[in-house]
Amino acid sequence: MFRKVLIANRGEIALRVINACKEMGVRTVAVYSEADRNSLHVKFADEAICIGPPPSKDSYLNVPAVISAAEITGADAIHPGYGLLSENASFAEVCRASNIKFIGPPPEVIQMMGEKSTARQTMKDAKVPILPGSDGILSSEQEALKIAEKIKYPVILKAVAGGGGRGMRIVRTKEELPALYQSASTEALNAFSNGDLYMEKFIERPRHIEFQVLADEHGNVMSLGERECSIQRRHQKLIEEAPSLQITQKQREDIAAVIKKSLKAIGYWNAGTIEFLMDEDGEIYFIEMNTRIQVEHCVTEMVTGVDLVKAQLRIAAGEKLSDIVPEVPIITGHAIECRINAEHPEKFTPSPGKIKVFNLPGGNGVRVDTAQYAEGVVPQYYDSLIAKLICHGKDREEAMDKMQRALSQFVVQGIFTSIPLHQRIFADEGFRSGDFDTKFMERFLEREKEARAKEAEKTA
Ligand code: MV4
Repeated sequence: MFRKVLIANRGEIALRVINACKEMGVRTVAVYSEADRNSLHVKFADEAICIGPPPSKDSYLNVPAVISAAEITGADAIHPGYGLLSENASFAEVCRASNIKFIGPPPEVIQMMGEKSTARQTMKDAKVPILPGSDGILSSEQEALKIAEKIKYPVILKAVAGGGGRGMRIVRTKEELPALYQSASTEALNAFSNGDLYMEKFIERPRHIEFQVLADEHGNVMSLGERECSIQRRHQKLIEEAPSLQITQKQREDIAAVIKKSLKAIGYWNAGTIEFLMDEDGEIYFIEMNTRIQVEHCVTEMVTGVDLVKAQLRIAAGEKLSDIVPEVPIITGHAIECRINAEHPEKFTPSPGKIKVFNLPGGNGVRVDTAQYAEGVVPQYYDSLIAKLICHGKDREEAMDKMQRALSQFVVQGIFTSIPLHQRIFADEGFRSGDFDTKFMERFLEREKEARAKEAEKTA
């Protein structure tokens, strides 16, 4: 096992990794920006090094600063968390060149999966189901028109370097394709310095379902089941759960088998997430792979009993999967996670500032992952996630009831949070039924708006 791990991240995930290290007897190094001087990840790490001014690009994304911090402190490995440098292939490459173990997959694999059309082809070759679409990058508008004609409209154009919705265009007729092709390509070029596009058949109301995988450095791969992540707004997930009630046991096993084959074929190792869309008929199709630990990994931990971050460390240290996790993972009960953001619960505007009151819920089956505390400050420079509230029950019903109780006891004063929004969602029949897709939040917020308008009319 490593002697000392540097955590190249901040907030709740930095603390999550520190906690795993502590429990394994591994020493920890925190890095922090000037805005995070008083953060808990700094306080709870064995050592801490300031790596620059508040903006991420000057600190957490500054590769030479992070590598220097590892070298000065004698860290033998770096955990990148999620976001920031976690899917940066050249950072993983620099770690390798500096003789520091990157806790994640090899740089070549990060690079390959970051190229979305290559990832699609790789999965197709391993018989993972994909949507009809282009074989690789589109060479021209003309080719795009030809493929769309064949697979039938609507289609979607996606940036090969994309993800998170940028550089995506839904195309419903051949007349509108040329203009959308150009604007998607220009947007992608500006955002990712790569204007290449690929095409897929468009699914109108998809569910977002993803599979958690672990793979060791000896060619062993296993699936830890799926998460349902359809409750999102503008590509930001709000609620995630495990397992998905929509996936049949046969689908779960079939997907696990093809995933195993594909990841073994490409030499994948460490933790990863394979994203799928489920169509109206319950069929699922690969869309992309994330080569990091994800925000929502906790719901999988709750239903499998596997500590995914400890598993990441042990895999990176060369251990075998069979020594880390049970041969066949057993899914017990149901877990749901609410992402608690520092933002206005109706306007969705960011709400940085000083926290005055911070009361955390607890009790059987309730987990809170946070690096925040009363009198702590939420800086304006980073994403708005301040805590994750995860509830585990014997079934979805119990997990939801627990979540409602826990949300009512989670008190934050001094800043706005999404807690009231979560309470509104958990009171909604449509959410409670479990029958929803990625358009749920849009419709939910529209319904609320109409209800408010009606109310205003009555009082006028
Ligand atoms: C799609 C799609 C429908 N059809 N692909 C959005 C982000 C990117 N990761 C993939 N995305 C989508 N790809 C096809 N062929 C709809 C979306 C999509 C979406 C996907 C997952 C979760 C939320 C979403 C919200 C809007 C659109």
